[in-house]
Amino acid sequence: MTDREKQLHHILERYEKAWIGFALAMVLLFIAIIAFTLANHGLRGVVPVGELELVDPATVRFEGPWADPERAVVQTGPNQYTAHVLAFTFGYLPNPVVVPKGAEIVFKVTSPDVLHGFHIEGTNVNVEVLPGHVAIVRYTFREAGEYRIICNQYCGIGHHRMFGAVRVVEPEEFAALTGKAEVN
Ligand SMILES: [Cu+2]
Repeated sequence: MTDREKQLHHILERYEKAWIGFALAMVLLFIAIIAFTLANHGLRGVVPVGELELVDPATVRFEGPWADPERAVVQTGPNQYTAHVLAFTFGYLPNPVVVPKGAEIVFKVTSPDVLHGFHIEGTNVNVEVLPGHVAIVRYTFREAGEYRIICNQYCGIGHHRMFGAVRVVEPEEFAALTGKAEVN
């Protein structure tokens, strides 16, 4: 190696060290931002609940909270509702899932057949649905309207047309709707 080559090699190594330092600093910044998001929104949000909740995919359509799509959305607190959603080949039940605006919605999603995705378009709700397991995520809709549910996990020949809907209505409309359901 000539002196010139040695000198160039040294410069290269210095730049490389600077790049590694910069890349590490960026990664640490990302981790800090992720931690911030988790602390502020994640633990009671769209991060799937960690506890294992098992269900029998063979009977989930016939017994338990997923059996009757008419009664899939139940009030579980002063401003909290649990929506039991079934993701199956190739659709979602109930369809639409009707929930009130401004309330915390705990989605409990499961599958009677194969793996599906549960992605609510326009939101951060994006969870895998495994048969035998209950995927639990929380979301509060701030705007009324129709949200599309997209299956984003390949599940068979009908995957590309597997959609559902969440209809977010004003609390008064929701009360009127559920009131009517009670009478029927
Ligand atoms: Cu699919």
